[in-house]
Amino acid sequence: MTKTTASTCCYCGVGCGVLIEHDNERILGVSGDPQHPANLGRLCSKGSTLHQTGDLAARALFPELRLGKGLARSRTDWETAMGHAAQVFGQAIAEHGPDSVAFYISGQLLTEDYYAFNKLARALVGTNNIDSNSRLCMSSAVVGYKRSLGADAPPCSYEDIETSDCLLIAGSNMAFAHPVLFRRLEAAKAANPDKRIIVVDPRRTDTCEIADLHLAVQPGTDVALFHGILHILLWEGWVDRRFIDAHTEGFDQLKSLVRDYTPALVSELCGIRVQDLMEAARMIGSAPSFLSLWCMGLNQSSSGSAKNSALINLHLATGQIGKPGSGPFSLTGQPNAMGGRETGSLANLLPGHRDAANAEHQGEVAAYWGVERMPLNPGLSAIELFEAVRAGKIKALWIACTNPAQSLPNQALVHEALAGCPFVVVQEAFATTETCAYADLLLPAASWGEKEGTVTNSERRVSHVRPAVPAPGEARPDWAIVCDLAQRLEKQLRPGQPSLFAFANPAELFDEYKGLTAGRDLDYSGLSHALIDELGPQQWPFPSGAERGTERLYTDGRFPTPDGRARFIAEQFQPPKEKREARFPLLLNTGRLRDQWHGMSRTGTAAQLFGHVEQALISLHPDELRSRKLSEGQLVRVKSRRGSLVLPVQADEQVRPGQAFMPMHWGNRFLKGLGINVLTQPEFDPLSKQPELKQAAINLQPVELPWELFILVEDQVQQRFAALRPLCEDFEYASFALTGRERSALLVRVAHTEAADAAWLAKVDALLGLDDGPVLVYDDPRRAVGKRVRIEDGRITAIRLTGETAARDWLRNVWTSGEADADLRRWFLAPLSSPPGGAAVSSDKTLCNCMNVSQSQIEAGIARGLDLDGLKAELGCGTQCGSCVPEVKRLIGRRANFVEA
Ligand SMILES: Nc1nc2c(c(=O)[nH]1)N[C@H]1C(S)=C(S)[C@@H](COP(=O)(O)OP(=O)(O)OC[C@H]3O[C@@H](n4cnc5c(=O)[nH]c(N)nc54)[C@H](O)[C@@H]3O)O[C@H]1N2
Ligand SMILES: Nc1nc2c(c(=O)[nH]1)N[C@H]1C(S)=C(S)[C@@H](COP(=O)(O)OP(=O)(O)OC[C@H]3O[C@@H](n4cnc5c(=O)[nH]c(N)nc54)[C@H](O)[C@@H]3O)O[C@H]1N2
Ligand code: SF4
Ligand SMILES: [Mo]
Repeated sequence: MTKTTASTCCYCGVGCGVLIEHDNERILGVSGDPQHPANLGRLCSKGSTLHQTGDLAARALFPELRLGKGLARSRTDWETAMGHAAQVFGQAIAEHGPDSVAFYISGQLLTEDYYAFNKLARALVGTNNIDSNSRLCMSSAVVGYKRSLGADAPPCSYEDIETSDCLLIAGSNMAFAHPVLFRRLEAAKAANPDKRIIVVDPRRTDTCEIADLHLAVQPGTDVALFHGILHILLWEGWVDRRFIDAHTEGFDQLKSLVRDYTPALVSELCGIRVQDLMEAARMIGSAPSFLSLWCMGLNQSSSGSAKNSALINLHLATGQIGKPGSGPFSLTGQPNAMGGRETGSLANLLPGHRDAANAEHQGEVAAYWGVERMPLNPGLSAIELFEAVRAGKIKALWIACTNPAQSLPNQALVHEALAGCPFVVVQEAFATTETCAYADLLLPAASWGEKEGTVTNSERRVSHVRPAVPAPGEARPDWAIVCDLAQRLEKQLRPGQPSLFAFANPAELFDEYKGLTAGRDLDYSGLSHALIDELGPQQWPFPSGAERGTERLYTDGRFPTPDGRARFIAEQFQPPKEKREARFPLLLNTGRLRDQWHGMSRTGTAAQLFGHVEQALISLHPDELRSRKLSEGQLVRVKSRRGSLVLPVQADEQVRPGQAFMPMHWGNRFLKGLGINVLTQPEFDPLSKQPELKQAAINLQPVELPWELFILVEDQVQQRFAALRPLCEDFEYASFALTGRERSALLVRVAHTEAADAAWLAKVDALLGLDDGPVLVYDDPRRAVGKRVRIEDGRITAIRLTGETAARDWLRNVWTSGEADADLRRWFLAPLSSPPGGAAVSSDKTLCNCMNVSQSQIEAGIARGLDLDGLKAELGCGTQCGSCVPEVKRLIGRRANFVEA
């Protein structure tokens, strides 16, 4: 019997409702929930493949404990695991004080998990050392909202995206990162072509496909751009004096500041044409309603707070806030980044949008919890925390639902810190992450589809996340793990007193927590799990007694500041910390791909999600490749001041000369090295402490690695990956991926200065089943060419090429086709590895995941003259989730330009 459970997607901050199809044991399928107001039934390529992720072989299933550094972890039971954790934490607190321990948590936890962690750290342990990965994500937006508007509250609704006359999308690639919202925007633009859309991004992303104007600003120059726009708005009289006078403070100071940001200067600083700048200002100044959407291109910056406030200035100056289709609308990254902010899960915050350093707020929270006081020492923010860990100041570190050994900048330091920390606990759903390698205690966590609680999406909408199936193995929900630890620590820290953590379920946590929102800007004391079930997901504020949520904030022009007025913030433009210079002539930008999620712990288990982009590449403008005499696919060593990485280059016209782009997803697992963040810098914004992950100065050099290895193997891919990965540690380049649809396989590519020795190859062959049975073997030791192929029932099941690997893509096609034919046998006997006919077959990219349509099929269709509708009708691409539509449009546009020229 299949059943359906309504829940939410566990990926991005759009917060789509999903219907989970299951049989009480396993999740069988997902579809979009037509009742959920965020997505009205739509899902993107990630949401719609959720049921394919989470291979049990990759999951953490049992607690594992390491009894001493250098020893292997071994399985233990929960009682021993938690007893040990409480003992070590208790001892550290007793010997070195509460600030010798720290908690590093995540925007992917549920509100109830967050609340439990926060109460544990502040009320029981007595430390503010609790920070989350939101420090890398939303903390600049938090500062921007708080200081400009008085509270950390995005004032808009998704409907505003549909109704707005003019949208400014700045530093957001929503076509990839918030796809369902982008679908809503595409539909609205199609219905109203007069809707104006400006995209501000150094790269020409797929989001630009919908733009009337793309401002390819120089990296990090957004503050200059926003001041420059305001300069023109003032000059043209396109500001709302009445609104400014009635509802704001500080305009005169800003006015005198932006006087210097003349079109000529701004055009030079930002690297854009004066006429484009004027056009942007005209679109904004003349629009009946004006909405801005932004994300990491603004937040992840050493002037992230300034960028946020400079953008909000534009809304205040034009009075474009608090009315339909208007307002500054920060897109939140993680599914519950908002919940983290609400529950105060950054070192400097307290629950209910309170501040850790505010004595009144401290008193309120302490009184609510019935404890004497809140901790007084400032807590460590993420970057500072890992520096403190490295310096030996943190004796016990608890990490939950985040993978700092992949996602923090300056990975060399992070790995050193984790290796040296006396006690590291990792509470994780997947045992495969880079951080798990450092866990002295690994605690298996329940994950999507298995746990209950609430999340708040970008539009302040609180949804009930419901479990469909039991967690695998002995995994437990996060809130329960935290309360277990807390109850054990209470015996040491508050002996004899009633427990602060006697929660039987997430609903009880929610009910206690919501009291801390009462009377605050986000007041949702009127909500409960049961009420959300009855009314559907609701937008806060939802005070006690309310009948429905709040669509839009500040409709009366009153702001949550002491005098009710919003604040203009006047700050000068500051360039990014690292500049291009002779030694490091390129500026590296990093960000998201369409089908991968962060460190790939979940998406990396679904072969289909590698179809769009299979391996880590560094993208440069074709002119940069030409001037460096590099060819597409060539291996290069990329270096920054902090570290280096070897990977292939690719030509990409979306990237401007002088810049480079790398996806953020590859850490140490799918690519040898410490991952992309070995290159990025820890410099941060002085107010938000958010690091500048979008700009690092780098150089690159080709590397000569003549010996190559290629492996494709089906079956037990997780187990084989786990066994092969450490064997590849000593090569200069090694990359791993999954491939396939009905059948999936592990792909391995290696390159090195010299050949691997025979003993190593024998080990690998044994692992791949290439040492015995129906295996074709060709070895030419003199020329170091080796080929082994396992053929079962007429199908290839494993391949290993050594020496050179020119036939690899051809062989993959043979594998995909499922038939090992005569060509294969002929190729096998030839002394070279080149494919039959000698022509290099290139691998194709799957643009449309839902309908399995490749880029070459689409290009062929375009060459035959098909437009988007024609392609949809003939090939089916873009007819399901729609995530590939922007890219298909770009290919059509490229063809059009080509024909014109
Ligand atoms: N597919 C997918 N979707 C995701 C995620 C994922 O991992 N995968 N993660 C989620 C999370 S946590 C987040 S935070 C969001 C992030 O969502 P986005 O912020 O939209 O994604 P990014 O690709 O990190 O960065 C956005 C853009 O900022 C641009 N940029 C770089 N520097 C600058 C600059 O100086 N100025 C401007 N204006 N732009 C700049 C980059 O070129 C990039 O196109 O995505 C969420 N959604
Ligand atoms: N260079 C560069 N670096 C970046 C960024 C960038 O743009 N460029 N973006 C930054 C941003 S915006 C973000 S948000 C971070 C994200 O960085 P991370 O937080 O490290 O990203 P994830 O890989 O999503 O880590 C979440 C972990 O939680 C685990 N997990 C999943 N569900 C559960 C659960 O229910 N319970 C528990 N306990 N664990 C679970 C997952 O397996 C995963 O390992 O990366 C940051 N790093
Ligand atoms: S847009 Fe995609 S990733 Fe984001 S919540 Fe919706 S389905 Fe999930
Ligand atoms: Mo994020």
